[in-house]
Amino acid sequence: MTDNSTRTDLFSPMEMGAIKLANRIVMAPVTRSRYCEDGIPNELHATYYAQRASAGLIIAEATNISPQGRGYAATPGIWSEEQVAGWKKVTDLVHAAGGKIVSQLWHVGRFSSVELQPNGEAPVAPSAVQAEGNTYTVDGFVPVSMPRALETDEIPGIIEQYRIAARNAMRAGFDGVEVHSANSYLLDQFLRDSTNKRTDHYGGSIENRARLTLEVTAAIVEIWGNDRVGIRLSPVTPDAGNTPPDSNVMGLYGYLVDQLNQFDLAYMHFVEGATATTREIPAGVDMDALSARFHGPYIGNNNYDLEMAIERRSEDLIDAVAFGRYFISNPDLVERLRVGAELTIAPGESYYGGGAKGYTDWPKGNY
Ligand code: 8OZ
Repeated sequence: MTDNSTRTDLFSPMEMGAIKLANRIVMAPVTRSRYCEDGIPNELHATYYAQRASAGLIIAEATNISPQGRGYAATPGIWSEEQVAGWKKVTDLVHAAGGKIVSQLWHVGRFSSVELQPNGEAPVAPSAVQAEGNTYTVDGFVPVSMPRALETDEIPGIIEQYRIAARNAMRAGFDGVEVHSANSYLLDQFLRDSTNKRTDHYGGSIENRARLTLEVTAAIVEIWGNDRVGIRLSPVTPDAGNTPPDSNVMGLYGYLVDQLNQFDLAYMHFVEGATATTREIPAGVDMDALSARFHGPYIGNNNYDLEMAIERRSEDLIDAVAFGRYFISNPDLVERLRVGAELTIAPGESYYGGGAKGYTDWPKGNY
């Protein structure tokens, strides 16, 4: 049988800040929308993640930092004691299986419905610009609502939501946290000029639009230390909400990456292209040039296969690779890739919703 570990160091240990990984193959954060009452992860979530513990690092699914930050039913949270206790079961089981797991801290901003918001209020956003598309509630799909623009004096409260969630993630036994500044959710909405029309010091110039992501990162670094904090960015994806990229992707994300270097973070993570669809990049954008500006470990993601990962690793374009969909249906993905075993492709209908079926019932491969 093949031994792909002789061809690449992707199967070898590495350090991302203070987090020691057994290999450079990361499980990307993947929303699965399995039933979790009041956003509390349960035994099913623990089983699912523990089954995937041979990943060098698991980035747990996007996790709501507050009731206001919630944009989809059946997604977990990390603001209540019960949620912290639920996540503790997850992290304990992952650690017992020899894995490492970080929490991805998520505020959806405008991509929500009044039906999901506390007291039926409008979702909050940098500006009152409505997204396209639907989200799901317990009663099915509904269009996302018109958001209201945050007042400048509400921003410290948003940062405080991240702070509380970061502290909770520590109490829940995670190995670190990832700032979700991607996929057109709140922080990305502040970054892009298509969604940020503000005239205060959180809008206008690139420096101003990057301010919230940097302030949130600083607040979280204060709690965790720089070496257990990572960040995910998606400079060009239209998801969620068919959000146009910034008019100056290279300028905006170049500035942001340069500023992030000051923190000496555990890692940075890009969605290279449109999330879960294409690796095509708009004209004038050079994703590899942007990631190369980052001084720490860089995780590549989006539609990789092993050959692409080996090639891009050999060219030193990535330090690690994250797979999302392959981890859904191949709990032992690292071992299968190592020996060149066949990979199972999950049908789209098992991605979201439901229970154990299509979630924890994927067998290990024969090898
Ligand atoms: C798919 C469905 C719902 C949310 C993201 C957290 O794209 C998500 C997400 C993905 O970052």
